[in-house]
Amino acid sequence: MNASQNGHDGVEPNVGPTPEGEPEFHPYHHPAAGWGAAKSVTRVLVGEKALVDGPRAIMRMNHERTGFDCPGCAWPDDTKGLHLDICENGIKHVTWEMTGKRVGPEFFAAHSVSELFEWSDFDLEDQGRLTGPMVYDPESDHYVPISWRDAFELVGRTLRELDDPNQASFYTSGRLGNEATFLYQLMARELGTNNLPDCSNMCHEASGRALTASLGTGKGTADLKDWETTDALFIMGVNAASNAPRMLTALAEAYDRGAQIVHINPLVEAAATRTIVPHDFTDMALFKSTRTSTLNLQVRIGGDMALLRGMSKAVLEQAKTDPKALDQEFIDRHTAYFDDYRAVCEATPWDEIERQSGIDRDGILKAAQVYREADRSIMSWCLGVSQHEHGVDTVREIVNLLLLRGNLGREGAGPSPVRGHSNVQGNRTCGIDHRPGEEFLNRLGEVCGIDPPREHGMDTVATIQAMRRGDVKVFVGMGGNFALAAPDTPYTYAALRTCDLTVQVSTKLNRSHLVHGRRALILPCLGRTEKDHQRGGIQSTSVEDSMSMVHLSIGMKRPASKHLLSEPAIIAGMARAALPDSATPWEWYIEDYDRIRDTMAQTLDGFEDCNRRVRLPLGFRIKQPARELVFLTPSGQAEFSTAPLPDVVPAPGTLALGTMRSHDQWNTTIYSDNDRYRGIKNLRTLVFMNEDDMRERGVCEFDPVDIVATAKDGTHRRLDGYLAIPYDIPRGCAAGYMPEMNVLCAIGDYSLQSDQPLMKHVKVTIEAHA
Ligand SMILES: Nc1nc2c(c(=O)[nH]1)N[C@H]1C(S)=C(S)[C@@H](COP(=O)(O)OP(=O)(O)OC[C@H]3O[C@@H](n4cnc5c(=O)[nH]c(N)nc54)[C@H](O)[C@@H]3O)O[C@H]1N2
Ligand SMILES: Nc1nc2c(c(=O)[nH]1)N[C@H]1C(S)=C(S)[C@@H](COP(=O)(O)OP(=O)(O)OC[C@H]3O[C@@H](n4cnc5c(=O)[nH]c(N)nc54)[C@H](O)[C@@H]3O)O[C@H]1N2
Ligand SMILES: [Mo]
Repeated sequence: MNASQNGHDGVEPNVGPTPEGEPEFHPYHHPAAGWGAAKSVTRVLVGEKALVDGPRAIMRMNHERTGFDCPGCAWPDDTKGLHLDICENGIKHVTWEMTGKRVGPEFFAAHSVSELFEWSDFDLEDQGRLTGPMVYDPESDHYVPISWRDAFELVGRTLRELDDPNQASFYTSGRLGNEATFLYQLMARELGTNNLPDCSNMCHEASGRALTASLGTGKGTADLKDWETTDALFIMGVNAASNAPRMLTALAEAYDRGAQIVHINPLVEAAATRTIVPHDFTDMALFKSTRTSTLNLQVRIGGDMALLRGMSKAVLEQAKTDPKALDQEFIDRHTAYFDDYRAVCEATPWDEIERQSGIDRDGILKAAQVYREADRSIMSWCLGVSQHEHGVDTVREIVNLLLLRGNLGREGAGPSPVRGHSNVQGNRTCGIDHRPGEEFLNRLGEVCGIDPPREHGMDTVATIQAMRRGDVKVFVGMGGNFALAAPDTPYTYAALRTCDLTVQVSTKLNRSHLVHGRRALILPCLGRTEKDHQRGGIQSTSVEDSMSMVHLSIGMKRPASKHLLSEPAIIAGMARAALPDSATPWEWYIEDYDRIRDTMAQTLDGFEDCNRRVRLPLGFRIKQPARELVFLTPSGQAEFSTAPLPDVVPAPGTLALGTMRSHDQWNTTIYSDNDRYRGIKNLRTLVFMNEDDMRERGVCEFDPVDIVATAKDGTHRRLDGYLAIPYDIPRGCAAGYMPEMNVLCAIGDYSLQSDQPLMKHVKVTIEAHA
């Protein structure tokens, strides 16, 4: 029986490696980064047999013009060129791609899909890089080699035979470079669909929608220079030491400069304590650490909006006696609906604010005072803010607070979301959007000579539901690991298995290759570190960081196999096979990516003259009108919002569970089952709980517990036997790791504001293991 086809309803995720020893928990009291990080890097370099290439590549990472962009996160590159601009997790990420291990045809001949399905996700990726295209053979239940030509023809034929192009869906994970991205959306739209789900649908969709509603454009306005000059930084819902480690440098520099740094997070993460600046060798040698925080507020899960509202209320109260608390001139000139917002703040009672935020009035007033006394403030956030039912309202509340003191469009100020994948923001800029604007479609149609569909497409959740119903028959995953990253694991598995054809463009073997449609392809591609040879010579791709800087990334390593194709080439191959009569010069584009960029320059806002500008030393910054105080909103002003506070307090006996990453993982890629900064060794199947909540349930450290989630529709999902860890987290809150905990996230539980799956506020009961 083929395990990948048998439904496998009781999916028990088996994600991490076989533990090297007994689980351990020793609360971490050291600074972030420093020698612990250096040790961990060495382990990875040795493990991946990359001791020679690894260090050489690392020296070229994030180097202007000559290097490749670190695929580890979307934090911008150092502009001063003073530092070796790297971090522990970036190095791990790059080394993972550059591994000396290979998974070729012999591997697939030796292991059936059913057998591989039983392996852990760690073991799957640990096999190394994919070397050539493979197709699923149902007779033998093995993947077998296929030529690129036949693979493209299989994709092309299946797409051509669909009754309706909307029966296909094209997923993007945020690694894809801008040029490939542009071709990918062009292919989908030329075929006739806007079904372009992406990882943003699970990540920062709320941020984009909120910023668009408030400011007219969906991106942050602050850049690294602003971070370097601000007086106060508010860091919300991000585990920076693990997920954006280069931010540590910015925090340490800010502290040394005397700036205030307020962390808002249910957990006191390592970045909210001290750091040894990872690339400052003097600091490393002397074990010298710098503080990275001046105030920590342990907000209740989901309580950020209440806290922000409280801060606004405090600022407005202060303004009654001290008019300088507000920037009234800015408010009058640049904003709309201020009176409504003031009324809402006044009408929200303090006790409600305290109850919902989980922070007492004193704590809120302290944060408000920091904000009021700072000339310039930046507010930064990530998933702890966005992955909620009210993610849009919360990000809009961040903007509300910033507007009160004119913290927009001037140096050292503004909203500054921390994006996830290294090019997730570029994907959106270059057209990955299931709800594209009319203006963009018109331009695309005009420049590329196609008639793009106008009907909105499907996002991630809608795609999964449509696959399950049989309405989407072809799924193409351009990178990523859809099966494991998406919510409701058994449901998503069943959905993928209902497809006629699943196609995964990947660098490494992962779960999404083993949870597949009736027919399935694995199309292996070049990684970002590798040389991309085309007719016109070595090609570079461009990427955009969290702060809207676009720059080139050039691979330097010999490809992992001579049978790999670049992502643009794979897209062009599929497009030509699916659209044999297409007038788009697919093959011509691939010869020289400058040609793709020329078309992008004509189509995309902010990409004018991009071939020249992308070659400038630091690349170029995409125009962000809100930064220039130009607001493309209905009122033409920055708009205050007046949403009511949501009720986020868990019902008696229940907890709000947040799913998050460990230090040693990259989304679905697991490096080890340690979580150094949270003091965990050899354990992933755990749940962090408040000690009082544990006591109330008669649960002690390392006791197995059963976690039962109740979905909006009343259905239940469970994980049994997870080990309880007493942790400094507010009462009523619990936390554990994705992707294991996706089993608990119901497919129907997505935000009505952003359509994002609710990954940070799962309603659960936790009891001692039955
Ligand atoms: N090394 C490494 N780097 C990465 C990634 C990775 O997996 N590994 N992933 C990348 C991607 S795609 C993304 S999107 C980012 C993710 O970066 P993060 O947003 O840091 O990701 P999470 O691990 O989900 O951590 C969520 C943080 O929010 C906090 N939190 C949970 N609920 C709440 C809440 O209600 N309010 C507040 N204020 N905080 C809350 C948690 O305690 C935790 O600190 O990182 C990117 N960078
Ligand atoms: N419960 C829960 N679930 C979550 C989240 C959460 O916080 N909680 N976070 C969500 C978020 S923010 C995100 S962004 C998604 C992530 O979702 P995805 O982006 O879909 O997943 P990744 O784990 O980043 O993808 C890893 C795979 O990408 C492939 N890959 C790596 N490099 C390349 C490359 O250069 N090219 C190509 N083609 N493939 C490559 C490798 O094969 C690897 O196995 O997960 C979401 N899921
Ligand atoms: Mo993400």
